[in-house]
Amino acid sequence: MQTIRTETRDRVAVIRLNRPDALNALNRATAQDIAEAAEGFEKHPAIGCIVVLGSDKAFAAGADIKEMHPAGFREMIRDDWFATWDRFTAIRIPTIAAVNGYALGGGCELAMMCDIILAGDGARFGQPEIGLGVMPGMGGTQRLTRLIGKSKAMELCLTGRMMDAQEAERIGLVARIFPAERLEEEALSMAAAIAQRSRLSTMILKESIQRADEGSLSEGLLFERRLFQAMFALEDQKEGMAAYLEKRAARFERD
Ligand code: DAK
Repeated sequence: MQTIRTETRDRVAVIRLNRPDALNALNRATAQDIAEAAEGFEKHPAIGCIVVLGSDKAFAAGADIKEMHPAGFREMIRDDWFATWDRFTAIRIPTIAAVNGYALGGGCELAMMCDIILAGDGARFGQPEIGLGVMPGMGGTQRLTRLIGKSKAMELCLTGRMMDAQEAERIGLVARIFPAERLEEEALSMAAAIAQRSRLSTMILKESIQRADEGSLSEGLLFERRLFQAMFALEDQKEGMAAYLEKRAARFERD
């Protein structure tokens, strides 16, 4: 697995994103690797909690724009792009995202797929997809809205602006903030405390809290993914992503 590094520390498993040259952008291989690793840890009866980590600079700067840019609606719908993430969200043992640096687009969405988000004090969160001529497609419009409410989710997604860790904690996206340099040890220590509990009880408790949160989330997520895939039929997606890759401002059609 080249896109991630994994390790175990006693009863805690760590999945560390490992694409430093791309600020841990989430390509399809990364989704496969994370799903496979998490499923492996879940099967292991000694593992009671999973911590997902990025680097100091970026938890993950989004889905991989270079990989996505040439895709069209045909490939998106045929291969059901990013449906693999459903395997990660189906993991029954608790998961913690420990976010330092950027958690943007798919990176913010990956953090929201975890049960608890912890942040370093310099973390930045956002859903900037609208600037690329698309929209969040890995849960952003659904999970973010449930977590922080409609108006705030609209404001963040429609403007695409980044927010700092303090704002993210205030609005309920982030559970706790730690000094950046202590984030990893604090996350591992919280994970170790959770993993000390009855594994079965934590799995049942997690399922119960998810039930409170997820009424018809699966319908919302499928709807969102189909819309995201459909956006690859638009010229705006090509222009938005090309502009990013060519480091220039996007010129969208005005219709
Ligand atoms: N994808 C690919 N490469 C990326 C990337 C990304 N998301 N983000 C950064 N990189 C690459 C940069 O291109 C650069 O590579 P080189 O040019 O050196 O080859 C390298 O990482 C370092 O980035 P920068 O030079 O830009 O670093 P800076 O510190 O100057 O800026 C930044 C950091 C995070 C502000 C900037 O990199 C940035 O704006 N990145 C893009 C953030 C973004 O727009 N993220 C949203 C991506 S779209 C789907 C559902 C959902 C999605 C996809 C599919 N389906 C249902 C199919 C999700 C979509 C997204 O997440």
